[in-house]
Amino acid sequence: MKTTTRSPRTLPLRRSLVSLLTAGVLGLGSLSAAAATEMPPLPEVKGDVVQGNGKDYSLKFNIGLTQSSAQYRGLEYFKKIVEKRSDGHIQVQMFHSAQLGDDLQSVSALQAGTLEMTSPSTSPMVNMFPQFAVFDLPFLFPKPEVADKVLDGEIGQRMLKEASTKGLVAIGWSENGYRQLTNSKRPVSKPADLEGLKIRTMQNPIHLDIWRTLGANPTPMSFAELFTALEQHVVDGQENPWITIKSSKFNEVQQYATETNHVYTPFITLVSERFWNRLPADYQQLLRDAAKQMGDYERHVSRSMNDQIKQELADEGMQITELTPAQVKVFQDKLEPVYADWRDKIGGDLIDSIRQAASSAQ
Ligand code: KDG
Repeated sequence: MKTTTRSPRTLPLRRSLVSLLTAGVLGLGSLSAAAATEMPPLPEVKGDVVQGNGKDYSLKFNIGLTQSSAQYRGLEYFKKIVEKRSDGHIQVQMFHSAQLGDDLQSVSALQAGTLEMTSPSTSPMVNMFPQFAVFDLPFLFPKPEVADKVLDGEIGQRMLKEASTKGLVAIGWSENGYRQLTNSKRPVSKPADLEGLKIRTMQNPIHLDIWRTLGANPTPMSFAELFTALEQHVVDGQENPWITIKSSKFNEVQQYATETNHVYTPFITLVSERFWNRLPADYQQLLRDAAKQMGDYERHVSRSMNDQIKQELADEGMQITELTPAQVKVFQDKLEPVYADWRDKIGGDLIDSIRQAASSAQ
């Protein structure tokens, strides 16, 4: 086990002195630039202008993560593609930080036709689409390439078709990412360290099973309520990808983190069927193309920044525990019962086909 940290008292002071000096030269604006990790530049828009039917459309796209998330960066690219290739006939309004509701509220708004698009995590939607629960099984995706192979392959495309119902049209995948545990109480390097820790999970039965099986005391909660619950010690900990821990400032209320990579969570890109049916076919295809390009770019942003963000969190005083393969195995073995509990409900064939994809990608 390796612990990465710097004594919180010294580093920020020294760093701000350096930044102040350079800012003195470069002006205040660069202060935050010096501190924050740069997002990869938005790619050029590929593809010709689409004819459409000459009518104008306004599209509200709401997400749950903040403006400094990889998800929002992906959405900026989506807006650039759609507005350029529709020659401005489709205008995209972007909303972040659950401004128009959290994941489940956004999905309901799509079904009601009061919102046009959103990209929730699959985890809160397993009651609506039980097949999504496969993504919540621990340690199923050993590396991101396996997730890409599954999501961009037959399984992922079939799931998009299956999720195009109940007033929704599912048109693409993007990446929430590999989840890491954080808490405000103590370093965690083995399941026993979780004893009595109140851990917030997504509203998802497998995640509750995971943390209960590991010995913690899990409680489901909407992402929109999480920061306040951590700040007020309603819960002791939570788990999310490094980029979400940073972009949602969880490190300001969480001292300890453990690099568990215990679950890979995808985002699914959804359109309101009512809005979809008003679009001409070539604009529908434009949204599909843009969702694919948004997903690929967002994955690139999420992965290219992962290690950098983790180092920044350590630089800013977070005590990060990196587990050895043997320590990860202890968590994996302790979670085997979760597979036994959920295999039949999710479907053994689906799990085995993903495990096959994983082994052939090794
Ligand atoms: O809209 C934001 C949620 O999709 C996302 O962050 C879910 O990872 C998530 C969490 O922890 O709720």
